[in-house]
Amino acid sequence: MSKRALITGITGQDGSYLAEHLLAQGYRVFGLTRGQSNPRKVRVSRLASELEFVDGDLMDQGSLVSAVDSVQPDEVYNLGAISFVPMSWQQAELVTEVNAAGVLRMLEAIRIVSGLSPNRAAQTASGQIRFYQASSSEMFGKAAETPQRETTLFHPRSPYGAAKAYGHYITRNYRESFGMYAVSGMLFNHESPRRGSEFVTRKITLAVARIKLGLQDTLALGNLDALRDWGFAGDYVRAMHLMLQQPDGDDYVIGTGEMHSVREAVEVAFDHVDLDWRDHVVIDQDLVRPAEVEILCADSSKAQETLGWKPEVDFGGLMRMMVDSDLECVAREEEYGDLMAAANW
Ligand code: NDP
Ligand code: GDR
Repeated sequence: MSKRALITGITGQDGSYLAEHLLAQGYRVFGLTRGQSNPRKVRVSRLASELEFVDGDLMDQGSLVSAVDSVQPDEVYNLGAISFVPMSWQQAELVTEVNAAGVLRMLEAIRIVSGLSPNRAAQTASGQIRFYQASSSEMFGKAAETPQRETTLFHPRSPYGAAKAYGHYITRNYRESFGMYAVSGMLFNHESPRRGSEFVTRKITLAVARIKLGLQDTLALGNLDALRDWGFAGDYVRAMHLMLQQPDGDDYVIGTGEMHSVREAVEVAFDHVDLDWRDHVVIDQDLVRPAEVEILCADSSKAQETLGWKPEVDFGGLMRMMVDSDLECVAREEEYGDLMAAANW
């Protein structure tokens, strides 16, 4: 019989790649969607005939209990979150509700449906609902060591990072308190042609495409010196799945082990279409963050050894893939009059 997976955040970048990956593995895939008419469902419209949707919201405990009870999943992937870091300074409480308390609510839903309690903890992994939490390298923040690994101390620099740290700890706590099969995937930045246009890589590749096609002239950015470990989302969802196929739940860092600056991302993208970035990029101080994460680089040797996982797309290949996709997407945007409809989903 097919395994059943419930994915929160199905309308996001990772949700769409993970759904494709699990469907290809023969899973029945259920996506949690919120709102009475979610416009972002278009992002998984290509999979609509294979996906099944359930209503629910990470802000609403009862809806999560109902979703888990009705789907009876073997695996739950909690990808739902407000994922844009700057928003967490503007709406800190909301971000904490979704990204921190939302994790607790989903763990509680699984605990309740599974009948676990302090006196009735699970003794073995078999037959349990397996839980994946989308943790983030933002938890490391101003880290005391580089590269960062599972044991590196957290020093979050934003309400987003602090909320993700709570999600990480509560996931571990439910593993230890109730014997739950609960995994925290500590993922570093990962991008793709499906990345939201507010994130820096996609902001750059969309602008490069528009500038190349004569539709825009300048690109305003904040801190060009920030260093990130950027990988490809398609590679990272494979790691999520592998983490839930191990004998026990654990924590894993996922990244490429290479870091590049925002400036390098700009250079690679503009070079790809034979443009000089210095002619187009301007610095806008309003885009500089109140507390920046200057440097992130993953040591994912545990995942490589335990899961046998390694990334296949490198930084240059990723940026060029996104520029090529956006050249097509922007051309279509002119035709459709709407970026969402024109995107390569
Ligand atoms: P996206 O921003 O693309 O997607 C976020 C998803 O969360 C959307 O489907 C959104 O649905 C959903 N969501 C937002 N609020 C709620 C809510 N109240 N209840 C249920 N769902 C909600 O993020 P990514 O796909 O890039 O990231 C997936 C996860 O991984 C996130 O948790 C993110 O924080 C984390 N992460 C991402 C990294 C990255 O580099 N991409 C790195 C490390 C961690 P809707 O359409 O309803 O708004
Ligand atoms: P990040 O991604 O905050 O690392 O979080 P983002 O792409 O937003 O920023 C990366 C770096 O680029 C610098 N930067 C800019 N960023 C944006 N968005 N826009 C700009 O104009 C700009 N100019 C410079 C930023 O200051 C930062 O240093 C992502 C999200 O996916 C999180 O959900 C996830 O948890 C982490 O990655 C790991």
